[in-house]
Amino acid sequence: ADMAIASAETPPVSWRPFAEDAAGADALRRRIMDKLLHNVGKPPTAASERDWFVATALAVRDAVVGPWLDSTRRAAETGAKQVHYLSLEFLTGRLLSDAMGNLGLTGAVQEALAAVGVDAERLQEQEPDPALGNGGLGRLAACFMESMATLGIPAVGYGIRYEHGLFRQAFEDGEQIELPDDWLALGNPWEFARPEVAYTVGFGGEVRISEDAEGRARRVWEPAETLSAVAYDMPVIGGGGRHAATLRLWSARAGSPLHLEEFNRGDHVGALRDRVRLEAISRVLYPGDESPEGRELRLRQQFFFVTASLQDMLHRHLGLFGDARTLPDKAAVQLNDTHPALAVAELMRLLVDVHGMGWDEAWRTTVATVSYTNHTLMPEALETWPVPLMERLLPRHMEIIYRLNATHLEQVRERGLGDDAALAAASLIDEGHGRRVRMGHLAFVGSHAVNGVSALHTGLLGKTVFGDLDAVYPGRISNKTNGVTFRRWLHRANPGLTRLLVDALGPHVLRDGEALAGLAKHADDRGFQAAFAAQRRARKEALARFIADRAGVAVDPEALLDVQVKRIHEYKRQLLNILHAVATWHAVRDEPGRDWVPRVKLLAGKAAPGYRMAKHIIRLAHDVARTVNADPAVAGRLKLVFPPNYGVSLAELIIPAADLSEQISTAGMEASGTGNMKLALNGALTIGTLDGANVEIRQRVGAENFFLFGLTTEEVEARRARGLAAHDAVSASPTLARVLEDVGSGAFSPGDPHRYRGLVDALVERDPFMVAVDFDGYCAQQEAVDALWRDPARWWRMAVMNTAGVGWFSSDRTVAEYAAGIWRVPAGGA
Ligand code: B1H
Repeated sequence: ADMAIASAETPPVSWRPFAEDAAGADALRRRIMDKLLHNVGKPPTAASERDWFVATALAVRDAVVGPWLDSTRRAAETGAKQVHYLSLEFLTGRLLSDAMGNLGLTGAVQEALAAVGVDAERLQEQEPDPALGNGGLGRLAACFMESMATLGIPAVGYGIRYEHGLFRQAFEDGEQIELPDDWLALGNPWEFARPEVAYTVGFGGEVRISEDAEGRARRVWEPAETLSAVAYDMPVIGGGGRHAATLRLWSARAGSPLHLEEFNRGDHVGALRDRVRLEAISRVLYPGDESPEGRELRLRQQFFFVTASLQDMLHRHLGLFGDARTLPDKAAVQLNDTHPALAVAELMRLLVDVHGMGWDEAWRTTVATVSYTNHTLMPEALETWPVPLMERLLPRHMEIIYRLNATHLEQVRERGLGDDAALAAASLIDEGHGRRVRMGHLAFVGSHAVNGVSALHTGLLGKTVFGDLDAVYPGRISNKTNGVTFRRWLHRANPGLTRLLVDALGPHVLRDGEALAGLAKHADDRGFQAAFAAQRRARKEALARFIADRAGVAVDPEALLDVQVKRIHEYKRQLLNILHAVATWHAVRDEPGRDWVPRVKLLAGKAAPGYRMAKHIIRLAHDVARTVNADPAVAGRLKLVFPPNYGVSLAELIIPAADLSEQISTAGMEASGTGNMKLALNGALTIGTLDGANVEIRQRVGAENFFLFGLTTEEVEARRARGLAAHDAVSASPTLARVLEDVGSGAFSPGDPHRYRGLVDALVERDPFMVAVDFDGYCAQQEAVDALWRDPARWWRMAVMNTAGVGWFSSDRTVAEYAAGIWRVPAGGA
């Protein structure tokens, strides 16, 4: 009853309320007016820009509802298999332009708003950017939802409706400060509250043994406390507007709103205490990105959204098909990293304890339903939970995990891998660090398919973290190289370039990313190059206006725009980029008369609040920027800018403007990267290492169109084995030695000369990310970049070849691979 499963009497929903013509625009105008009056409750004379935004979003939403209800109904009627994508993060970005674009209504909305004197571009700025994710992992989930909708794959994305998404970043004297994000403060026009769709979530308590009707012993979890997970739905409309998927986000609601007795006694705060504590579960997004914080609230969040999602899935399944045993034929559960790995134990509990299925059959059902994507090999990011915490919060799940582990370890022995070391390595419990549950192992053992997110990453997965499990369960691991939705990251973010591509290749390039390959034949055409360059120039001018406004720095749109945008992390090596800025500064000061290629280095990204080194690197970037940007000897030929609060919306502004894409992580550490794909798609050239998806990007755009440097994964491994001190690399590079001397002695922090002493010492004594070793190779490639910039015909040829080469990195392709190889669902498109 909860899923809008329509009966035969459901009235037909008007599919396309607004045509893509003048009549459509007029109908839209009237609908927007109606929403303004009757939903926002204001006349046009009193309406703010925000009011117009809400009215417009509601009007456009009306056009989403038809395909959405239709998709939902069709899936139920045909009994199609549905994908359940479990993710603690969905970094959707703003949704209005997405909906307009996918429905083909962008022009009609512009026209409708123009008729009432409202500028559609400015209005879109009113939409808060939902920051319900940290970075690439959350954005990938959003791209996948949109691609599943486009391909007509019945899909629900399950997550948490965080009241506060990732913090808003500001800088004070060059230091990051974190401000709360309040994206819901003014309401969310896209969501449909479903207060009637609620499931009970328990914590703590104990496991009792009782008898069922036939006198069999059954284990029953009796939680000490319970709360409800309440659904909020957002439709995700696919490209072409024919299908829509559902994003179902759970919000925590305490059973009783307040203790009335306490309240009446005058203890107004105490009366609310339990409620505040329980409802904290959906209050804030965990801001750690790959940092090791084991917090009880985080575990509560994980179980909260896992149990609600699985209960919801089983409720729908049993309502439609009546038999839990057919679950794997009708439902796929995809775990986005280990954050939802409790699903393995929870699905077992629901099937065995609640639905009375036998243990072995429940296990076959679980494994056949569940699959798992790994996104990182970083040891500190491999999630584990202390056994005592699990026993206290989720006692029944801990029992289930023990029993699964016993069977699992038997299999390990059967495979002849029974020595103590092999058993310890394969166990679901890590006994070495005070007994912890290994969530990656749990997800692996409970899944029929496990995938990495780039070819390199998947290869390493099978050799490192899951080497032992791969031997026990051969064939489970496969690669699914990430992709991005071209509709957001090219068509919407870069409409000028998109028009050019359509002119050159025809409109089918909007539907088929691989058709971009046809651009190769235009790569040497000077006229085409000029048109390509003109689009870049326009985006750079727009970005320059933004930077002047937000960061107070004037940047020249004529200059080479060198971009590194991503979370701040040591392995991503923003430090290498900053040290190159210092080296360039030295070079320019040494020879101010040379015709240096003017370059703007743009860095953007957030550091996890507790990650001290990452914050220190942000501060160094600001200190260097202050010095370099103000140096009259440099005369504007090198600028460093760090606009605050990087997120999806800022990415949409920066990526189309970028000339150079920095993908410079230590080889073996970046699982894939997706910004690398977005930048190359928009024609930026990559300077990068053989890491993550860079490897495949380089293969596809051609090695001659990619600036490669740095140690390989094997070389990193070999060097690590020899020790981490970087004295050799520093003494071999006078350039680096001089850079480190300046940074370490306070040249960029004269008021606090020791500020970066520790950072420099660490880099020389212990350089785990190989910044020093890769420095000279990086600088050499940067010089090659400058040389190429002086030769526009070659530069733009390479830029065009990049756009031409990356059509394969569409999330439509990635999702189709999951559909065929893991979920076994048809992906037609239609
Ligand atoms: C990625 C994370 C991640 N990998 C823990 N792992 C988090 C881990 O809040 N946490 O605890 C949050 C995020 N994120 C990224 O996933 C990889 O680093 C990228 O290389 C990859 O492109 C992306 C999508 O696969």
